[in-house]
Amino acid sequence: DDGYRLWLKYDLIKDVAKREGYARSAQFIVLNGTSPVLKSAANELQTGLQGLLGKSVPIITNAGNRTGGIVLTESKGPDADIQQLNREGYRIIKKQNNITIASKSDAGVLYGAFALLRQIQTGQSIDNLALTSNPKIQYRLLNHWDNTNGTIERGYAGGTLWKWYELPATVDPRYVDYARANASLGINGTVVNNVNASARFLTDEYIQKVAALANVFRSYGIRVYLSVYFPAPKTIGGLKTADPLDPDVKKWWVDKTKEIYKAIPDFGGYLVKANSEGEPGPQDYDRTHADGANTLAEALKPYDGIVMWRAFVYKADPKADRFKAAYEEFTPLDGKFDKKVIVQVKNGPIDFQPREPFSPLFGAMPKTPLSMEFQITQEYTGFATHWVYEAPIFKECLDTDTYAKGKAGGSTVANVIDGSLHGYAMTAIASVANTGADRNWTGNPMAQANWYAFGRLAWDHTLTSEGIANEWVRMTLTSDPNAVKTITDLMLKSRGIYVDYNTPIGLSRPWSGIHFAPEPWQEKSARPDWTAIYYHRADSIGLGFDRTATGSNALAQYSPEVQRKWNNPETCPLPYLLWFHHVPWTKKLNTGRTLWDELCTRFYTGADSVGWMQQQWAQVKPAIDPEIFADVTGRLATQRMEAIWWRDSWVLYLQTYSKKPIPAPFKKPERTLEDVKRLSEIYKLR
Ligand code: BDP
Repeated sequence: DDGYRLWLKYDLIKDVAKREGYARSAQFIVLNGTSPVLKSAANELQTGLQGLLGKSVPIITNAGNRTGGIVLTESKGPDADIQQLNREGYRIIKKQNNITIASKSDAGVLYGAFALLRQIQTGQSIDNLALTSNPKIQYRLLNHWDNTNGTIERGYAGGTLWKWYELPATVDPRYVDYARANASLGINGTVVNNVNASARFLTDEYIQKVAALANVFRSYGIRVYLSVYFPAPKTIGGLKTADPLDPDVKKWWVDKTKEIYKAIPDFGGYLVKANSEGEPGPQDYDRTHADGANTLAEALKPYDGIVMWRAFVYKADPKADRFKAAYEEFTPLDGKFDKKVIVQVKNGPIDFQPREPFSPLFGAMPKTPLSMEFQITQEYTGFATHWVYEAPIFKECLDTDTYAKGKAGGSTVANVIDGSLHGYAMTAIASVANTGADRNWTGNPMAQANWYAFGRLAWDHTLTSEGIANEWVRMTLTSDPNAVKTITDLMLKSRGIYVDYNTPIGLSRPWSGIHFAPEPWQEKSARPDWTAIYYHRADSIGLGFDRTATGSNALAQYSPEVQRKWNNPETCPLPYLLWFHHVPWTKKLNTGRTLWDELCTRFYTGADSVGWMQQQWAQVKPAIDPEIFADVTGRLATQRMEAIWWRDSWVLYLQTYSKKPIPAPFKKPERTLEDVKRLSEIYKLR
């Protein structure tokens, strides 16, 4: 198994009785209607059933008196089943000996078809089906950080999937499989290019290429979006300015947008990174983010398109706390954005760390729809070698209570972004993709689960990390119950293990450059907040970033209830301790250990736990395809080596401040600080 099929395996069900049971309910597929999306639904069912049941199931337009089939129905109909659905929701129900998949939209029927296949693929009964599902969030997108030259920013699974040089004339059949995989999860949009955008994507040449992709994705309910380079009116439009309030600039965007919609009638809209990490933006002209976003929104007015304006901003101010930047820049603009604008916020205030508190913007912008930006690609979680199941990262954020409306429970981050808390008119969730041209799409076969988990949670954030892991394993790897249990358990523990050897107790960003080789000692960079020492603040007294009132006071950006949870170092939960407090090395923590001993314990047990992961994985060998088994075995061996390297780097470096021995039973690293520093330097060589 080369992993290409992802979770859409459709392997023959081995249990004959079970197979025949399913086959009795799936003797034909009734397709009424000509929409390409409905056709995709019927075709997918046919392909899936062929594989699972080993039978070809005909697609017909009228069943007459026959029963025992699957009926696809797109209907606005009066019946109660349909009434309870939102536009993309679906209802699967066994009625009069047929299985009906109904939705108000063709896309909903497609999602229902995938849900039925999932039901069969995971061995569940379809005899008394009565299943209703509505997406909780309207726009569910992947963000691809792909460039015109074929590379992917922070991509670890080969080059881009989009063959720009061949497009639009040659259309790789793989685009269909990409669309199928996304549609199977309910993802309905894709931003095809890097947020550090090239203006070329707005040229006719690239619009035609992107239109060719849109032509494929459309049949799977997926719309394309573009990241835009804010000064494009200057660079490719020949104007003297890109000032968003300049009439010529406004007109340029209007004309450009018109041109795009001519080529892509269902174009989704724009994603913008502006005045962030050197990318130009409206502030270059003394305008605000709202001014910039609203000019684009105006251009989109005649169309069903939106602007996703990113809140990932921070200035190169040596005295500032980067943590506070987005909140400071965006909360004054609450209510000032056009209704077609949604502000896209990263889950945490810094940058996709393995563990981060939620961004204080969530809950703080009641009059501006906020959307979530997660990162699937493992920029900060060990690239494609380290096995980190990310659903717990996503869930932890979604389930956190912002207390935006006071009393406990009702103001979770999920309730902010699904619109229920503030009554947002528009809701969205996005994640930076981990796909690339590697045959198995994600490099590490286990990283497919992260794409899967994001998609499932984008549809329904109430699903659990465990439920999703269990489902993914059964869809993708094996149905052997013991192996399913072992792998699910491994997945659920993988993130905690990674955090322990990488950034325990609230440490963050110990890397420079490519965000891989540990460099907690790194103290020089183009800007202070691109050094490691800026984040951990180790000194002879202790470790951690004081963000209370005695420090940067970033905590004040949260509601009083959240402040109370995190403000006191005695009661602050350990995962967030060093995010908010500078803690003495000798301080006794609630684990009974001092900070120094606790840190060492985490680094050592974290690295040792990768050994445990290797043992667990070895046990499932008989239940796993040999190619995938060998691939993951190899990656785990590398992970083990690197986990020890990361552990050694941290403890040897921090020891120069703590001046304490490595506590028993752990043995001091065999190498010196100079050794690990040299290793990290080698990582920087080209
Ligand atoms: C950082 C990445 C950088 C991205 C940036 C962003 O290192 O490559 O351009 O995020 O999200 O994490 O804009």
